[in-house]
Amino acid sequence: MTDKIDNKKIRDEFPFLSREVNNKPIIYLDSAASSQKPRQVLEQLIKTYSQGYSNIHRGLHTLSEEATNAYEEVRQKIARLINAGSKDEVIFTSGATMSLNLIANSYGSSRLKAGDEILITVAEHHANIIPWQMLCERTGAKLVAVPVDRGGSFHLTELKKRVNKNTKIISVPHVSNVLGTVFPVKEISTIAHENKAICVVDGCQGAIHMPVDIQDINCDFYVFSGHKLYGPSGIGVCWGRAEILETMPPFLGGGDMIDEVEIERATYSEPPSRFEAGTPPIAECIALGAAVDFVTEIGMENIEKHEKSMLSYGHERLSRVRGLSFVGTSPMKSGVISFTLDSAHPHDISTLIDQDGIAIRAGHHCAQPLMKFFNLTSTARASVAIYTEQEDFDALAISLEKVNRIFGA
Ligand code: 7TS
Repeated sequence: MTDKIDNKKIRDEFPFLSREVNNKPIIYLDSAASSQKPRQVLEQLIKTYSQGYSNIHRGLHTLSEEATNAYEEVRQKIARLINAGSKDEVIFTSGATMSLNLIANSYGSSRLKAGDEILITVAEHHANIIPWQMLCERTGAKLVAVPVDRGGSFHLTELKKRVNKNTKIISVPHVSNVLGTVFPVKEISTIAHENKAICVVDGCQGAIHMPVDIQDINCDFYVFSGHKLYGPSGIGVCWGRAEILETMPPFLGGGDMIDEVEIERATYSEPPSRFEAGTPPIAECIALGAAVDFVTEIGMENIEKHEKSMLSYGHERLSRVRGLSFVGTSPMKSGVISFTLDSAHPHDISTLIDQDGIAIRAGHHCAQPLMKFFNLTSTARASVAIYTEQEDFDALAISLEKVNRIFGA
């Protein structure tokens, strides 16, 4: 695979790479939890807060107009990034968690009734489980999970076995944050529609690693968080199909989402503002626009190629570490490498390799049902981003052998 990315040049754009942790140059393999930020995102934050900040959609003065225009421009950038038909289908939320809660509360509560079913998979982040559980408690609907195989691959036959006339929502990850499995979201959307259900895609670990074309996927909702896409925290996206958004009641009430208000009643504005009550994280949203520019300039295809080559190097390098087992070996894999070591608990691994300046995630990764499914309590997880280089995995492998020695393996 040819890597078209000048990794050295890109790494120069990330100020965090100049810092040390425990007197060692930082090796950051925890981007699946949250990515680091390039200079242009940081500069945009400072620029907005120092030169272009005001509340949006309400002032008639220059600063408010400038901030409003900059904010709305990001909606267009997001629409282009995921190939949405219209920018009005892009709702800004605080992140993927809020997006999924919005869908469950607004779409779910207004449509579902006792006896209906919601299909998810065993590989969900809790953000794609709990809002549906809460919806089931409110409505009497039932939550059903589709398994993956022992390698972490997802099979459409397992989904088809569980779809029936009661299925109203199928909500799946684009990419599992633990297994790295890429889910066949296009085929899942087709199955959902053949059964008169909608398809929600949790794109948290998808939109950051590969080009996303929601019209091609043909799902009904696609959600992700800005902070994993090199943008600030506190801002995320809920893309929804226009015909569905138009019929949905608001989830949160307050300023900016209304048409006319009387004491006893109100009428609501059209989407997307119907779903954006209150003052949003304005500067953060505008800086997310800078993050979208950053990934667009590099090209999502090039990011995907680079990360794939890092992932395959990482697998090869780590496979030579004694006692290491991969959790998640699907041939369709992106972003993360989860593993266990025979000699040490993932928490001990993470704490010890931190001494070498290496950051990975260890724990249940907010996916406890998946841990239980694999009979594990936790895994260690290394995840890649645009600034990852082969040397990161060399250092990780050497540090893991050190852990082996400390634990007498
Ligand atoms: N869905 C998936 C697949 C995720 O990986 C995450 C966060 C979320 C939803 C929630 O995103 P949030 O921004 O709203 O919190 N995943 C992780 C992770 O793997 N480690 O830390 C956070």
